[in-house]
Amino acid sequence: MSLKSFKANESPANIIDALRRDGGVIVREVAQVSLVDTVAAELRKELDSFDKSSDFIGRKTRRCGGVLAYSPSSAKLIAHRLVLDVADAILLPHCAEYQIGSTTGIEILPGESEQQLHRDDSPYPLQLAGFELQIGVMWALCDFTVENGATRVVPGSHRFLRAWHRPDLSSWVPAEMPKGSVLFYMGSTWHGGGANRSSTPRTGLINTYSLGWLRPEVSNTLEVPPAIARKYDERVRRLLGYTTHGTCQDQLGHYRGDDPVWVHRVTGDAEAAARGQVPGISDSREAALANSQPT
Ligand SMILES: O=C(O)CCC(=O)C(=O)O
Repeated sequence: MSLKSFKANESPANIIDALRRDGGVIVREVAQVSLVDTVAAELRKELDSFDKSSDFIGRKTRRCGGVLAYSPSSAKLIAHRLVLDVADAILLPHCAEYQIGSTTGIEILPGESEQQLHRDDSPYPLQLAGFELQIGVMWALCDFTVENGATRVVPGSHRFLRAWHRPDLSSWVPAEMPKGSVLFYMGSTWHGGGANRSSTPRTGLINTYSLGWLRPEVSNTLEVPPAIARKYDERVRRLLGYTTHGTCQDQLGHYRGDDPVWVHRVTGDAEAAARGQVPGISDSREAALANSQPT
């Protein structure tokens, strides 16, 4: 089994079908090279100053998290229309609003060995039949090849039972894709970084999106505090968690006791009602915050 690799003009419906079927899908050359180069340049300082290592991260891999704090251009990838289309289809049937789980620049240096295969949703100790808790989105900030450590994906592994034993993961395939392409995979799909046997780094930006009623992997409102977050548009602020999940008595993440949302809900009252929720109320602090100046 392999991963489908589509051109950028493929219909989102076909991309989503392939993701549902195979647990992962590649869409080639979605982002312009100039944007990808700008994002890579904005991540550079943080990647270069990374000084940790672990069995999971690797010994020759650099990482940087919370990228919206220092990479404004990454917002164009994080809230890319195709990404939102895919996240809407996979996550939105199961939550009122989804959120960023994490945003991470990952640079695999020459000489790095294979990362262990894993599932990103393993922090959540539950499996709910028929739906995913999160998705992963890996942007290729350079060409991803089998030599330089393209992400390894086990097609179909989102259907593996979560048995006590490790499943057979030997059928992984490398997500080879040119710079500017994007790999989508389910939170339940087994995957991991590849070994870099080339002479150049392999750089990517991996973002996860999770159901809004789960605790996100990263505390995004601390990583990207209000003074920075307010520079982004409403969609990005919502993804960062500057909003509530649900409405009225079904609300999660509220602040000071009522509806604190810093951003307007896009979910219409009709949709909320269809989900069994009742419409929310507005808050004057929302406008005050939106108009305040960064400190
Ligand atoms: O770098 C990669 O290709 C994948 C990294 C990854 O899956 C992770 O660290 O969770």
